[in-house]
Amino acid sequence: MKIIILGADGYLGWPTAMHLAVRGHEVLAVDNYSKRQTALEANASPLFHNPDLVQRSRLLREAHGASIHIEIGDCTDHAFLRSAIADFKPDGIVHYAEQPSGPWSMIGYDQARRTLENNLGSTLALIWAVIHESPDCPIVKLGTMGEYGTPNIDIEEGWIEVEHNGRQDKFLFPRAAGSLYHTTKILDTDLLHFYVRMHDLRVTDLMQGPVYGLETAESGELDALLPHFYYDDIFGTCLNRFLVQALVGEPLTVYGEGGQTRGYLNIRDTVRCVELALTSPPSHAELRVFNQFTQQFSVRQLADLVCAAAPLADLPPVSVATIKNPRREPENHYYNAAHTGLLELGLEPHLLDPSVLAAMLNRLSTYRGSVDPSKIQPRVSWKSRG
Ligand code: USQ
Repeated sequence: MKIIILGADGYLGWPTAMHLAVRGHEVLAVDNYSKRQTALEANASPLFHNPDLVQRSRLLREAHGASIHIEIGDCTDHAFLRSAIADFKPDGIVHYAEQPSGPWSMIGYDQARRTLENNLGSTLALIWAVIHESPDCPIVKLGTMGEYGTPNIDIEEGWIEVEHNGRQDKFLFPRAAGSLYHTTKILDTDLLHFYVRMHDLRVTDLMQGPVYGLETAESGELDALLPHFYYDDIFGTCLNRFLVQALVGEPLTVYGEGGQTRGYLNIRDTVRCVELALTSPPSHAELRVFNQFTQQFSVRQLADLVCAAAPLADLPPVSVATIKNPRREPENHYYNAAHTGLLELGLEPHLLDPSVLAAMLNRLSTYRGSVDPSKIQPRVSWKSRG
């Protein structure tokens, strides 16, 4: 297949580009490096340096003989996307080109505006570029499990049948996000649903949980092919942060009571899920939703797993610090989300246990000296009035 990846420099975009290219797909990677810029502004830096897309694609070619086409450009620019699609003629487009941090979106007005403009702007620009240039081309959109929030009922896979006053209908599952970033993902879903109904588009919305890990089959031993790995409070996700904290002997930062439960998945499963969504596309006028995670854990359970992994990686015992939760979120709640769609398409999950985490700790240990402890404690409060 010919596949365009929007946001290809990101934590998930680059591993996805490699995975698809090495499996024989022709890949066009698109990015404008805005995440790197935003992270610099927020005084966040990845644990190790990541070469740019041109350098990394050269390294990939040397390692695997697979090529990736690169276009540097802004995915909120409709004309740019339109000409990229007209020239490349894709069979599928993956949309990762969004500001991905809940904490960053909650710093203040400027960050809220930029999150909203970038995330909705890129989705709208893409929708219209597809309508104009390639209306049959399936779109795979990265959504988030965070769209659903933590309802006191089972979470269905995107859609729910409702019976009301003796009549029945099917609706998008109710959503109530916990940050402005997660809310932009809800708005994205609604935008896509609208244009699916109006223009018969073919869309897969992947409601993905927090991802952990850094290595995929394609990166192998080459650290220059690894994705960005952030461990700060703004761009680092919970489990990746806990690993770095364990590495430098900092107590694990469990926010509040630690009962916050989410659906997690290994980065190796992310790239496979996206491939499955591309190779089994939905019909015309279909918004297909998959819940993209493999296992549910509470924050406290993640901390326990990291504590168990530390001795396997020859690290001293790890302690856990319960700190005041900077976010507004339920800390003990019901959580049970369906996630059968991707398994039915053929996903074989990489499950989490202490030995998986110990392998990650070993790989990260080269960079122990680069960890800046001042980036670990939370700086952004949901109640700030910036
Ligand atoms: N948490 C801690 N300690 C920490 C960091 C986080 O207890 O040091 C807690 C948070 O309060 C939250 C949970 O861990 O309850 C998950 O937080 P996270 O930062 O790992 O994930 P989140 O903010 O939800 O966002 C991440 C990605 C985002 C993606 C989302 C999937 O940054 O791009 O959409 O995971 S989901 O959570 O399913 O919405």
